[in-house]
Amino acid sequence: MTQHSYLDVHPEVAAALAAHRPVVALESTIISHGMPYPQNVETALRVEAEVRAHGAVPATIAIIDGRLKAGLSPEQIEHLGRSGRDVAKVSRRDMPFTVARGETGATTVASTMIIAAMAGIRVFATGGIGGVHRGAETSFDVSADLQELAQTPVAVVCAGAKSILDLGLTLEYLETHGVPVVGYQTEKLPAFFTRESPFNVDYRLDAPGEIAAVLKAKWAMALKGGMVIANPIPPQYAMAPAAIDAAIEQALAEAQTQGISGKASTPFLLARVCELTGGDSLASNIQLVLNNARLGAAIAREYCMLP
Ligand code: PSU
Ligand code: MN
Repeated sequence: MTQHSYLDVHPEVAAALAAHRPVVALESTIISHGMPYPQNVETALRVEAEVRAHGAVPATIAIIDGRLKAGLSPEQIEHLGRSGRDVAKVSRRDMPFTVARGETGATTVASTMIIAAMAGIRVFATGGIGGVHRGAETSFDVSADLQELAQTPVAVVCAGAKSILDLGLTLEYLETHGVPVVGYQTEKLPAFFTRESPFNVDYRLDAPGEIAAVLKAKWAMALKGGMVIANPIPPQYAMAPAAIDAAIEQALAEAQTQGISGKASTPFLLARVCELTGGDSLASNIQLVLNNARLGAAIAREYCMLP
């Protein structure tokens, strides 16, 4: 048995990879735990369509009945979205259990990167990554996404990270582990719902081709790990910092009183922020994911064109 004995690459994805055509990986925790039904399913299908419209093949990743899947059917996406938080959130730690038990699980950024790398996919688009949580100096809550970025060769296009996290500590952690944070057409680290945070990115790059060239150089030198490509939310969909900050502060306070910790923390905070800001944050969330799908497709296309 090899690692590939556990992996099913969707025929369309396999054909694209064999022909060196662009493929963009997409995660499934954003579907089950990141947005409410039915907007989660609608968004997942729209994101796939957006990747296609920009010249790449989408590969939504999950574990279905114990099989690692690179590329899902619309029915499988519907099932994950409808099940919501009833479906397990699977990160690196959880993968062998989900597989050995033949269960279904939604993959986080970390586990999506692992499965994408197994399939030979180099570019992955999502909403936001996990990071160092506020108060991590006592809770030790640091997302496994950051360690994955340090070791698995996949570029993650995101809108930065939500300020449910400590953005400064997240950047320090990534620096320690040699993970570059690239700002697409910006010097500032975007904070998901807003285009800017008080922090600078490591490198600003303005064209998808420049990003592809840096990825190529990194991996050609056998430097392990991935890269964060931080793509600010389009200005017309950005939220007022005061509104979003108030919702985040309240969600954090509630998590504290209710004693929410560990892998339940991020889904709890995401759902509360969504509820507290009503439809506004969801509409912004959907638009930033579509925006990342477009940039992911453009980077994947450029990467395939490199010699
Ligand atoms: N941040 C978001 N939306 C998300 C997530 C994070 O803005 O959907 C999800 C991603 O799947 C990410 C995971 O990989 O939460 C991180 O969870 P944890 O902090 O438990 O590692
Ligand atoms: Mn955590």
